[in-house]
Amino acid sequence: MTDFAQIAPQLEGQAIELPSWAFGNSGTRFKVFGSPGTARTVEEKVADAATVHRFTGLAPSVALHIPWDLVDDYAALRRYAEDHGVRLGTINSNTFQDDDYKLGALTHTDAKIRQKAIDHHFECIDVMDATGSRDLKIWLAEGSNYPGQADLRGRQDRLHESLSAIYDRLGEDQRLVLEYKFFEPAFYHTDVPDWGTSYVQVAALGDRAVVCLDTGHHAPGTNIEFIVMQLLRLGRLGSFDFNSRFYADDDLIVGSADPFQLFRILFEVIRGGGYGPANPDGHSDVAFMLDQCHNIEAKIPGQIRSVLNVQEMTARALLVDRAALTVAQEAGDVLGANEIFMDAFSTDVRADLAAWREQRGLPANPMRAYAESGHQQQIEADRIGGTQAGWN
Ligand code: RM4
Ligand code: MN
Repeated sequence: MTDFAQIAPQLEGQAIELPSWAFGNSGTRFKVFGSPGTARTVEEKVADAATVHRFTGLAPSVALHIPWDLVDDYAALRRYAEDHGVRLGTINSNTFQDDDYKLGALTHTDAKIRQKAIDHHFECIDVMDATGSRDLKIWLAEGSNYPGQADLRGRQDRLHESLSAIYDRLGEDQRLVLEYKFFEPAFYHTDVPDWGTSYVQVAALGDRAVVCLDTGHHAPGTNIEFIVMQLLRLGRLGSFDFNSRFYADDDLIVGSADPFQLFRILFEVIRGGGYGPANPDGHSDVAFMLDQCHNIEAKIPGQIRSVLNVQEMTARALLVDRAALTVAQEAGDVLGANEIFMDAFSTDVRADLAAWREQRGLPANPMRAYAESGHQQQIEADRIGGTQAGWN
């Protein structure tokens, strides 16, 4: 059995990007609950992300969503983030809240609407140039509701053309990351429903186009770790949007619904060479990100809990004795191999991680440290007035 001291160095430099939208108010189609202290501006969202990083050492960057996080001066926002100890990360485009896109954006039959959607991505690339971001993440709400409504094949072809125009605009160090989701808001067909379609589309673009795997975007029962393995094998796993779910795209705290699934996913990331400390420029090849909403729980502690869950399951996945596992697998020792795997999953690493944090000047228990810090009371007192940020 591998022990914690052996794997501890591999925890160094782990980075999990936070979504700016996790710090705004969110909700369901039924109600968005406001909560005191919620960020009112992009700057306050960035400051909240920096707070999560200060308490955990795990979240050095924050992803932006355009136009939710529109500001006049992205270079200034970049400096603001750096002054707070974090970086601006992935830029997420948004083609799902404009009336023109009711029947599609990058796939629309009307060339003017397609061009408008492409231009939006060009603007996102301008933002990336100013923020120093590497990744342009595209999730498309496109599809149809009724059989016969749309020409499925024509839409795939138009999607390819639109994505090519966007890809060609990227700088040499930038990547296009295409996210898939099997349904919602379209209920009959979705244009990028699965990893295979995303893979086919990005493979047709070039090496700097990769797939984003959002853990909430599959049918129940899907073996997600198999997809992780395959995308890594193909060299096209670009990033994760981590969250967890009981039913559909629930966007709950990662690792809360099914910690064992998170463990299995992280094991395949490690096995496939997708886990590693950040490169000198602060980026990992497979970017770990959260894509979550905190509808009823407090947002900063919700994000602290999330990054800790990812770290804890990473540590347990690193504990798998892979040499012994290979021996058992090759010997056909079904139960022996399974036991090696389960031994790692069943190992409680919380005390070791607490000590590991203390050695690095971080609080042993970041959740408790945040609760006792008075920070929450402070932001609740300070952030009075204005409109709380949220989905808009
Ligand atoms: C989508 C998708 C995207 C996220 C938006 C807010 O379902 O997961 O990644 O940016 O929601
Ligand atoms: Mn997502």
